[in-house]
Amino acid sequence: MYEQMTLWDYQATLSGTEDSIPEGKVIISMGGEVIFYKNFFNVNESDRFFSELYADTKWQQNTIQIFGKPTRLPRLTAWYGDEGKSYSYSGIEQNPAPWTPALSCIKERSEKVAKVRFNSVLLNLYRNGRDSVAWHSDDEPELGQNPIIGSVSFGGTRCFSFKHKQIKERKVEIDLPHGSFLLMRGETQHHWLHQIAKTTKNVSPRINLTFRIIK
Ligand SMILES: O=C(O)CCC(=O)C(=O)O
Ligand SMILES: [Mn+2]
Repeated sequence: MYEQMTLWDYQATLSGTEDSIPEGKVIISMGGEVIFYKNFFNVNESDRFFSELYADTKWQQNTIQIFGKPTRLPRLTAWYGDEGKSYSYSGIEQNPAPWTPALSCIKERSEKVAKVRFNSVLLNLYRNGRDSVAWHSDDEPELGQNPIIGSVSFGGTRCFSFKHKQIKERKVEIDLPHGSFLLMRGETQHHWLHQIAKTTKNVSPRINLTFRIIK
């Protein structure tokens, strides 16, 4: 039987590693900044976070209107954050559930590197290779002028693609493995779109958390 950890347990789990911020790799430096941190959480931490988030998150499958037709999103999502920080995307109004110990812990680690305080997180569960997120930018007005997005991945590796909005030849792809962290900031959301494409590869379920600052 899996027992939920308290925040204190998490801090104990993470002690010894939390001061050593890993070296990031710059993936995009023109028209924004994207930095990738491979082993941001070690395998034990990542396994534990994956199991708990998979089991305990209030997952839901939202329906959006595409050309007037109700269409179910090809992934499960959940929204957590500070009280009152509601957020809407694709016509869906999200009211956040309160932070859990696991989410607070992942948030704190992400904040050390991003050097900001996040007040909300959107979780995505990609159940298999048919789940995806279509080309978009995280440019909703409530995220402000140059959003800082901290994106943590647990579970099966999926390919994250960028394409430049004006310069068609400019494309960047990166695999996001278990325990990795991707930081997007500056003008990234103005100039670049991103997606997780569907894949015919046999991939394990993947959980992604995008930490955000709602103004
Ligand atoms: O799953 C991912 O890595 C990206 C998710 C994403 O782009 C989003 O939720 O806005
Ligand atoms: Mn996004």
